[in-house]
Amino acid sequence: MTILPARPSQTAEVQDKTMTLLNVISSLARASSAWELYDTNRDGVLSLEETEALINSAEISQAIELLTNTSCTYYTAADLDPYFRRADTDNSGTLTRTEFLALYLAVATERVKKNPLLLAEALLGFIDTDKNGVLEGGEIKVLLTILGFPAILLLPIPDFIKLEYKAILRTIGSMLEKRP
Ligand SMILES: [Ca+2]
Ligand SMILES: [Ca+2]
Repeated sequence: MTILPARPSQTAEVQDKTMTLLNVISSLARASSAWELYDTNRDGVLSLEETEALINSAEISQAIELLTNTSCTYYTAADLDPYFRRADTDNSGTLTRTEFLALYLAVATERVKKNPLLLAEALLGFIDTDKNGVLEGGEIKVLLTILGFPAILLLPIPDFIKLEYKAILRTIGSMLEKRP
């Protein structure tokens, strides 16, 4: 059975591979729809082996390429194991949909280490539905933590205040630049 990934030929003219909000949304949607196919024993969660198959699937590979603007490499179970453990927050040995999303974002983010702020900004823009550039501090921290930002950098962000997150991202960006 050969299933060719649905090449976005209809979007060829807008094949601007830069990270955009649209890319992030479309990547998350693809990841979500690919899920069912790769839960091969249909128990509603993903084992490490199923995660390996899903992460390396055409759907996700394409989404990660779109998301990170880098070409794809194969992730072995051994490559994925540390991500898997970190994402398996209830230590069940399997990943729920939400846990998989954390793994997926962590893997994708690993590939955009050079500019994780771009992804952070895209994701924060995703939940900033009225696009006023303002979010609660707690939401920002959760997202940045998922993206693997060091907690120490997030401490100065208060949970309870509405924040202009773009200014925070700029601040964190300059802190990251100063790190070796
Ligand atoms: Ca399963
Ligand atoms: Ca779990």
